[in-house]
Amino acid sequence: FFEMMDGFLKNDPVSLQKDILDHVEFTVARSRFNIDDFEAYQGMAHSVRDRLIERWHDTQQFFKKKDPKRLYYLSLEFLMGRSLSNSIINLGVKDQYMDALNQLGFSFEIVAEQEGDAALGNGGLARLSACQMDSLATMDFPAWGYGLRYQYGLFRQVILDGFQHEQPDYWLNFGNPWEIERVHVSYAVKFYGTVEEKHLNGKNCIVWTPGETVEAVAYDNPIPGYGTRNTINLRLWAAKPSGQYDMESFGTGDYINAVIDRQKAETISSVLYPDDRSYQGKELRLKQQYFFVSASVQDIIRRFKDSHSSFDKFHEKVALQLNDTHPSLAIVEVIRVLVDEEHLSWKEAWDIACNIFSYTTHTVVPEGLEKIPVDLLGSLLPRHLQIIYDINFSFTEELKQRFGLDYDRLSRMSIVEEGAVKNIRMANLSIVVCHNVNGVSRAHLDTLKSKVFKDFYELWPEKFHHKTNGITQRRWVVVSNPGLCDLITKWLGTDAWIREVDLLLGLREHVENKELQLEWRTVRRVNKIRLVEFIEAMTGMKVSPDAMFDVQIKRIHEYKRQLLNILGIIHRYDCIKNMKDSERKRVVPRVCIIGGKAAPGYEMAKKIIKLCHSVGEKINTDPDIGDLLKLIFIPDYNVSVAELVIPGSDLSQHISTAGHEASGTGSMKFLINGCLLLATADGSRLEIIEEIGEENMFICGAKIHEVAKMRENGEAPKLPLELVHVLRMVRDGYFGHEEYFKPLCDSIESAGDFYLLGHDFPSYLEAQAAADKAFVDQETWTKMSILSTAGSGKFSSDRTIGDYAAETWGIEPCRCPF
Ligand code: 26Y
Repeated sequence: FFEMMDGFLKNDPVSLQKDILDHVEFTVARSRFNIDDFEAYQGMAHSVRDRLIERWHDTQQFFKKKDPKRLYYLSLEFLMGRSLSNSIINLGVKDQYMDALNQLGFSFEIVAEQEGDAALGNGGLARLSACQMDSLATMDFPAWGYGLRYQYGLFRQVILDGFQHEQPDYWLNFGNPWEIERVHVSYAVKFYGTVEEKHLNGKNCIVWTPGETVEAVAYDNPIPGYGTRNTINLRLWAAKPSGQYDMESFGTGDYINAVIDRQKAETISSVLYPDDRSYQGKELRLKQQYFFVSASVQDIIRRFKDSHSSFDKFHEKVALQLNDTHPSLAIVEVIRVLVDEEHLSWKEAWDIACNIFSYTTHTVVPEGLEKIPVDLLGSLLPRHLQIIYDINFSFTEELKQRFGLDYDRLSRMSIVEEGAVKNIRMANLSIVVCHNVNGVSRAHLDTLKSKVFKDFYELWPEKFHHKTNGITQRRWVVVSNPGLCDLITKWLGTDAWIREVDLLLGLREHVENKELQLEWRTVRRVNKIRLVEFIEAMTGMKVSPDAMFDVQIKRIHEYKRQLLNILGIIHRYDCIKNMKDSERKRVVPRVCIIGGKAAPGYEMAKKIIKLCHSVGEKINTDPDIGDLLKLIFIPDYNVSVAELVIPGSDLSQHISTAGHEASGTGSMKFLINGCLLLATADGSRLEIIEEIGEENMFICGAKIHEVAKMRENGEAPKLPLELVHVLRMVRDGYFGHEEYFKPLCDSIESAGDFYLLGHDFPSYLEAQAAADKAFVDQETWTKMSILSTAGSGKFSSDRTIGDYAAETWGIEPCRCPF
């Protein structure tokens, strides 16, 4: 059967050309004789889509036939970026498409650049879910992702006079060939209303009569695996007005207003919340969470019931993964559906929930944990609040049995937080029910055990684990760095590392080889030139590819310390200004690149962006400095920008105050691309140090335990003189806007320097000096670079997903035959 199906769509360049042209003519409805780059992209994307759909069908049918245990990955955020390049690479048809396009007179690079980014997420957590989907597909796991189809993705960052402004990202404007609308797959999601106990058919039942019903419509996004036929599904829900008409408002004769009212349902999936820091108990956010959770749970239960007549085997067939607590209402929803609608006993429903759910946390600080005001939850989801209270009652009884009447402990651990405003603590709920709680690096797990979830760890030590994050080498090397990809394949003598990343270790045995070193430098140089062109196009600035490209790209946060970087740059600038000509000759030229978005309401982060621009303007126009130092801010940082910048970077900075980064995944993308890391020993970097050795990195800053100690002792160490001097320049208006920048200086000098810039400044400068020294000796640098790539294998999401599958989800590969 599958042999018959395969080859249904032909993949030779001539067939592909015809296919692209047919799509331009019949899908896009443009003339095949006059095609621009965007239309070529659309034609090609639709042609690729057909191939994805073919494999998607085969995979889903195969899963259905085999009925393996499935994993459902629930996440409110997915940062997928572009799909075209990734799809043709994973489908194994890149060369054929390149030929087809060339023969039609198009360049693949230009066509691929026509695609916008799918940015349905904020940062690390959201890109992690995208990388993990790629690994799930590639490793043949029977998995589905579920999320929300926001109409507006993460805001576009526009810089005006150095200040960040936010613009809406209406990403669906030009159509989205990567999704399949499933008008027939839709579920009613209920909100508000009342709950009553009723006696129906001789049984006591709880009946929830909703005050509002919204329809969730499925949009399927095929996720192709690499080197396999398996293509899994990412199902995103869009909100539509419900099919159940509200007879009352339509009956009043005010037809127009009744229609307008119905249409408001769509706002639920309209916009992604752009904050990845502090949870605010907003009704719309809660509605989004429940909307997506309810539709997903209904879908999962429907699929299970298609082939099972009772719930006895539910836990053997279903695993649900919560990407942080954002989807944790799924726990309550599963219990509600099983008890109220499927009429299982509480005990049966409870056992199922405890068996199927696992939870990964991405937070290190208690303030980052979600809390939902009880009043809000009670009005929006009255039945769910009852269930949460029932769970909490049993849980606190268990606690009393175990620890006696330790009221402090009870109040810390309770799912319900008492106080002026009562809240539901979603992390506590998740820990109580989930069989497995995972941190995202080893250091993160230590923090969970000793601080954030200490009480829970004492109660259930067996629940707590970690799965160190990883990234997919398909997107982050094969797609984004084809030059390096070919070079690695050549020297390893195989491309098998694309599925078995540990093979990269084989590069170690060639590290002394001069030929490899030369080829390595050549590939990196080509990437740098591409980055130079990009910088010129974005900012109008011409920078030299001979300089060291020193990059920090990530969300702007005080704890990530872009401010430390900028203050270091001011120090470097000041040093160069005061040098004699003879000394200047020894300066290693640098192009410092910073990029990232600040949450719209995060004032300090916005000030950091402005400071970066003001300092850049001063340095970049100073004739004394010339090519010795440049500071570039890359606006509107996103996944595709990262794909271009990372392969062209020499040095990258990951300098969070130790103890604040749960894991960090950006560093892994740089590492595998052979970019050296200047980093603090935080999050997953501790494991990176183990893998590639401290001698191949530039490590600085206080260690995690030192930070803890300084904080405990309330020590505010004396600031180093270099830092005081640099801060004085900012305060004195050397870069203008002294009033606006004052809070930045105050945060270090008078507000206790919580992020310890003062403490870490000298060692940061030392690490920078060490990087300069290493860069002068290009041979040494190249070896360090090769060893970085060679040692990066542990940080593939394939390893992470393999560990989750075996240790947390209990799922097995289910490979669709070719
Ligand atoms: C509740 C809402 C305000 C919220 C929304 C998004 C809270 C947090 C987030 C996102 C958090 C996040 O991205 N965390 C990062 O997750 C990465 C993947 O595990 C880690 O590598 C990184 O250290 C962590 O900051």
